[in-house]
Amino acid sequence: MTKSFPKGFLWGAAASAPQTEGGANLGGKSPSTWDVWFEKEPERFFNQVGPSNTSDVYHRYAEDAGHMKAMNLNSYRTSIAWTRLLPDGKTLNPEAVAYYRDYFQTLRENGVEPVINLFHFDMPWWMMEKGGWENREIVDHFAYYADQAFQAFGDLVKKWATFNEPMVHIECGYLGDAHWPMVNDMKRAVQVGYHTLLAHFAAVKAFREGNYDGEIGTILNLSPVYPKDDAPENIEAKEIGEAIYIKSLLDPIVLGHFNPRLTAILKENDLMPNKEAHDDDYLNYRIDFLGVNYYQPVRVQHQPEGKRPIESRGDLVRGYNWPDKKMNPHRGWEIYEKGIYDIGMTIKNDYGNIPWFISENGMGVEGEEKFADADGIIQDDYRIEFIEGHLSWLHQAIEEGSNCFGYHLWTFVDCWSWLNAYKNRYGFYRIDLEQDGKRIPKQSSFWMADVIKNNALPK
Ligand code: BGP
Repeated sequence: MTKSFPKGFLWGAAASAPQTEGGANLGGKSPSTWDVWFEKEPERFFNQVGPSNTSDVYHRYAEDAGHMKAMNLNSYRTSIAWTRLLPDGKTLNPEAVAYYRDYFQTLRENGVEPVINLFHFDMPWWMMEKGGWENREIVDHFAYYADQAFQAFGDLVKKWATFNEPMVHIECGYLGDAHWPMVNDMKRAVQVGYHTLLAHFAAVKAFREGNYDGEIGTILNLSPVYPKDDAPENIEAKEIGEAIYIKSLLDPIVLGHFNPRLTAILKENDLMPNKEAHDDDYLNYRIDFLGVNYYQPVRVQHQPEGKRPIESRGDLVRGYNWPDKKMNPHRGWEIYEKGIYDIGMTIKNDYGNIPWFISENGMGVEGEEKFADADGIIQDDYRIEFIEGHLSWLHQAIEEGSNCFGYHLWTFVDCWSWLNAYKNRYGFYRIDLEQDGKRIPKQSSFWMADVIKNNALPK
């Protein structure tokens, strides 16, 4: 049976402004936290490559849009840099407006619909100096930024996202040290998560009140949680894991209420965030669609030794290393294709079957250059197999009624990735940093161009 996808399926790829754009000091942009952190501690970044130039999309977007057209992509997600659009948080930067307008227009002229996200981990430094996500003022600042973006680009952008993977700036910045400000404190992390949620709602509210044309959603990393086995204590660990990793953000955003189990855990451990009167009114502002980033599942088991009150998530659940797991040996992540089906069915059954799409899925490969053939084409059969396996399960979820409208690979052209810089390559196109950032198609780009043309997997 041919595995065909619904008519009008969104085929594309995803990236973000800070990971592709470069031009960190050009066009009136102010520094982001990443720009400043790199200046302070370049040794923390792989090969000491920082965010200042990344893939130079600031100058090369037209070239990239042409490659997208050649690959038949009909959509592409990237983000706006807050620091470029409003360098001081208040003043609209005309150079930024001109740049993004031409970028989005060029995508459209190449048959590529821009899906535009507002925040992809790139906190402005001026805001970080005032406490970043810990300072409630960010909610109004973010809503103002969102509204300025809707006004400036609303005629060109019909699909907006408020955030990419908000869980990541919470956990990497406030429960670990992979993002600035490298704080490890549950209470502060919860407050940061709460302000992030309010900022999301405030942006959706601005979108609704401005009566802008189009749709607004958000992008979450939703890894399905699997228990070690059916023992009751491990099933309970799975439920706690889901409350933390999935329902914490998904319940308020899609269902309009906080997850009761998570609230109980926060209360028991004196971790409730500071709220203001009428905050709950925000919960009335719902999204039109959901973006789901899926790379690998979370596997858990009961934690017999957790401290009370808890000091970290590890006091609640313990990770489980499934001995039979299939690995991506080039990145060290598990590959579990069926996870994408399980997410699809969870959205169908527990989240009102809201329209959703895979906003990121992909396979990172360290040292990928070694797979280049004599013509410099990376023979990435492993990536083709990865995409085909995931699309097959996604197709199954759609057959069973899950309301999925698209699939975006991370990423289009290999891009810079935070502390990992250019270590793990994910693109349909290779970037050759030795040859001035030259873009070279990989084998997977030819395979995918056919899938898109046929709107179906090969038989
Ligand atoms: C996702 C992020 C992306 C990107 C990707 C790859 O979670 O949304 O920004 O960085 O992960 O990550 P890495 O380069 O660490 O393998």
